[in-house]
Amino acid sequence: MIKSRICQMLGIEYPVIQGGMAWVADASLAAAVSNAGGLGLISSINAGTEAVRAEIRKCKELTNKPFGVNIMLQSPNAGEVAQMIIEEGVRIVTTGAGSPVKYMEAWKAAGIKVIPVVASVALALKMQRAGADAIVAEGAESGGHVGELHTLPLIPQVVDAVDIPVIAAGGIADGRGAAAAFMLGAEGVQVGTRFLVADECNVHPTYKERILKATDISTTVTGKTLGHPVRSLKTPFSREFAKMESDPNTNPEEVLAFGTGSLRKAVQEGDEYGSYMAGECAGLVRKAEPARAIVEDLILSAERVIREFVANNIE
Ligand code: TUI
Repeated sequence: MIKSRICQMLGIEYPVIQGGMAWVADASLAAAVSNAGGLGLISSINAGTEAVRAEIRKCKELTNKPFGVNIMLQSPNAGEVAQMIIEEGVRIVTTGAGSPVKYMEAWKAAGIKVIPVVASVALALKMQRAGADAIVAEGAESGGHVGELHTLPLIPQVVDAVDIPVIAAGGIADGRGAAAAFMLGAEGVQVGTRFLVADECNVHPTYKERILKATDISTTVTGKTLGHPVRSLKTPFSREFAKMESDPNTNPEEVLAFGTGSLRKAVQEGDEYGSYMAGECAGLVRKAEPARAIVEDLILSAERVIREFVANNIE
């Protein structure tokens, strides 16, 4: 069985962490992943701080296993959620799209394990100095807000730079990707896109269908001109967004306004003018199944491909 420092640190059976997907990662998905032996996460991006609190309370009813909360640091209520998770006794937090340094002291004092998501060596080092317990290094293959570096070169460079455990993210959807991440020195994998089609994932059926139909070339990155690059499925929305942002006659505020609310529209309404955030690995996601089957497949298949490689290819 593949084990690492991450399992011991977080009290989980398998080093599989569910992505903190905005509007998607609710109590239902988080509890299912945690009950399967991975680490489920609840997103801070929901209908406000009290809605996130309600999801945390629901998750405690659905599982007695460890779970965490992901805080999107660019959201206006990030500070509120940062305080609320202390009140609710949350034990693990991951953060995205910024630096969580200003919350670190309060979280550490509350005994919370802090796992920032980073997209560069510099930020990984800064997070280690600030007291992070582990980090997620996320390559630009991932869905949603992306950095510039890709998983294959990013992970080993971060692993070499820090002493704390590194969890790999970006492009991992099956046991082969997980095995590769472990070979790069990661001690865990964070997976988002494949969990979008989990039975316990409450996204609109259209979202699931689009993921299941995706191919290798189905995603694109928009928002670079706004300083907020986002990877999502190619749709009428993404094409129009790309056209608007490349048009010198459209001002950035208009482009921004066009994108506002688009993720929620995709997740809850299956609207074609929604933003279907997904990673490049969407083309690898072929069937809907329980979260437990996904967690177990990721680890058991990783183990199998490593064993088979050693048995068949090393003399
Ligand atoms: O956070 C993510 N991915 C996300 S957040 C999100 S929410 C959203 N986005 C757009 C529209 C509506 C909702 C969707 N996807 N991933 C973690 C991540 N963080 N990847 C890269 C980073 C990152 C980038 C820059 C972290 C820190 C950073 O700079 C830190 C600094 O120095 O301020």
